[in-house]
Amino acid sequence: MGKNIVEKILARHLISGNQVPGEEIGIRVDQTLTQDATGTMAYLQFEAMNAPKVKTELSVSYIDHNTIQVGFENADDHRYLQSVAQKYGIVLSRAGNGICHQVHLERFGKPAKTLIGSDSHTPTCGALGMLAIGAGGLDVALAMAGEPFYLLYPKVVKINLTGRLKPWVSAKDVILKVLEIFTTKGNVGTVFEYGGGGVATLSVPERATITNMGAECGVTTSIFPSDEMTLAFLHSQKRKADYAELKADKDANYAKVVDIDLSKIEPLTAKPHSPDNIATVKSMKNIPVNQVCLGSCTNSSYKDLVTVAKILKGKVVHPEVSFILAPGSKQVLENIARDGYLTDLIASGARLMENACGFCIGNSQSPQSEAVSLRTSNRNFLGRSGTMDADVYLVSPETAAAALITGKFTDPRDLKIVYPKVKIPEKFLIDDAMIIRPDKKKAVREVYRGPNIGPPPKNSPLPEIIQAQVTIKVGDKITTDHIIPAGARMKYRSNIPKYSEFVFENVDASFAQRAKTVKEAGKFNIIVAGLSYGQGSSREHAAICPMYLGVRAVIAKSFERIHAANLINFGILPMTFLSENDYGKIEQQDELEITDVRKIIAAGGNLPIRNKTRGYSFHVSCSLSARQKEIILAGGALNIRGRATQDK
Ligand code: MIC
Ligand code: SF4
Repeated sequence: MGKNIVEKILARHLISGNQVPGEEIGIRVDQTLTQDATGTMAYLQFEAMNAPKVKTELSVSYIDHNTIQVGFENADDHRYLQSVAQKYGIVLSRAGNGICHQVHLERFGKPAKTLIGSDSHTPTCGALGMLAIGAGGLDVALAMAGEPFYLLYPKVVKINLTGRLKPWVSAKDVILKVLEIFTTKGNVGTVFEYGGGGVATLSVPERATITNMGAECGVTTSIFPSDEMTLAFLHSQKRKADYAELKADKDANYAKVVDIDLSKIEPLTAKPHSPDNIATVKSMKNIPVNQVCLGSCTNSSYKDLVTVAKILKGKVVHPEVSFILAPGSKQVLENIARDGYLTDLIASGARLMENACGFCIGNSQSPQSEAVSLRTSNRNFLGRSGTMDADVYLVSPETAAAALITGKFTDPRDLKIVYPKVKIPEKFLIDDAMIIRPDKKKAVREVYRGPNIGPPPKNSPLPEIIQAQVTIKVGDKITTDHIIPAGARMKYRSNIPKYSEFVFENVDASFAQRAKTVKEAGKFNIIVAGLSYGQGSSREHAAICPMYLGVRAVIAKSFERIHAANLINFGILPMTFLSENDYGKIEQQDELEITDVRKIIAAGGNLPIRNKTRGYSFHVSCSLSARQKEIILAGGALNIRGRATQDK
């Protein structure tokens, strides 16, 4: 029987396990990427593994998230990252070079290879026919040390694209359509493989917008074939030699096929406060807009920015709208500058930001109170922009441009102007001057550590009895932005005791203090949650910081993939209610008791939990592979790896 693309790549990289959906497999990792906000912890963990050098074909460390540098913390972290990269053979992309996913797509991604990155939008490189998966920093550190990456063998869903996009409709609208169909929950363990005649009409940066935001559906990754478009893109990047054709066999099998006719898609938006809250732009007509942000790793390619420049040419943005522009990479910025479009954008009133995550992660450009902010980024979770009462809508660059002109939500087709044609350069202006490659001849320098950097904390082995309190009960779709905010707090990523003070800050600001009190009383904390707990980012701080505060288990209706893996890596039990009715019975502050925990975890099977406050028992499941059981019993992956390396 024929194979799909995912099966082909996995077969070539399989190290352990069977190619059966739902079974745990280990795969060989060709490339890794990290960014600074998750990277400091990942490299501290890598250092703790005592590996002399990275063992991958390529590992790149990007500095793109924490580039605001208010206070010494960010700059110290940058120096740490630069020195650790030099010591262990890692390529460094300096602050100013661009957002990891955009730069990796341009300069490093390769068809048919595997990439594991400590950022949830790592699947962006799926646009090149690469199997690119987001993971927690510890899993990336293990991959750099030469360990396989473990995942559940995925179920592959084919998204069959037909037709061609109409003018004013673009790749962002395609992925918003996908989000409307699949939503942000219930897609764990799935890969979206794009195919069909419509694929050939989409360039690699357009495909990248689609694979990037597949992360919002919670899939393991998304992937496109590697074809003539891929070759043209690699050629434009002077990387023709990296091309490899990769196509699904004609008789390939899929768990499901979903058809999308590109010609039927309309301009769409994701309304507050979830990327799957989809509506047509037309239905939002005339809502006044205060801010428009163009950029992020989703929509900041040459084509995206030039389209907006052409729409705005000769006009000044509406007086009520603040226009934030953050190019995705230095390459994009240099090319729009060379071709004159930067001048047009500035003349129209663009406020030019650094080529970095910036507004997207909420560490700058927070909108005004009760603002309506239109953004081309990928997440509009409550409070992520830094303004709790702002309404953030996700839109295409075309819809963003229309609002810049009219000052209100406008279907770009109603501008009644000719849709601008953008000529993509056959060869981009390429300058890798901001990329530092490890110099083999240079003596290994000492690693720099500023006062903001502390060692990664470890958990204790799993006890036999857990006496705990439900320190917080939350609802469905709790994101990692709810669990541990980024934005202004992100500068403490390397300082766990400090960062932990902000766990659940935007949900219940007294959580951290309550959890500390419970911990000091010698008990554990338990989090109770609804469906799809841990959506969004890969930040393992959403596990490390709760662990630091004494959280030993999360009982939820369901978990998202990366977060569940992070909980296990740090020795926190991800437990699922056997009966969802039990979620309704349990209350915050209830005292729970779980006995024979080690025994039951080791043997497998459901765990009984006694609710001592209300006098009843209920069952949870905690399905773990043999590898995960070992990690949980040891109190986290660092305990095992640490032991293994000391034994050598
Ligand atoms: C995000 O978009 O939420 C981030 C910031 O890029 C995160 C990583 C992080 O929290 O550092 C992600 O997507 O994984
Ligand atoms: Fe950066 Fe935003 Fe992309 Fe995350 S989603 S990597 S914060 S640009």
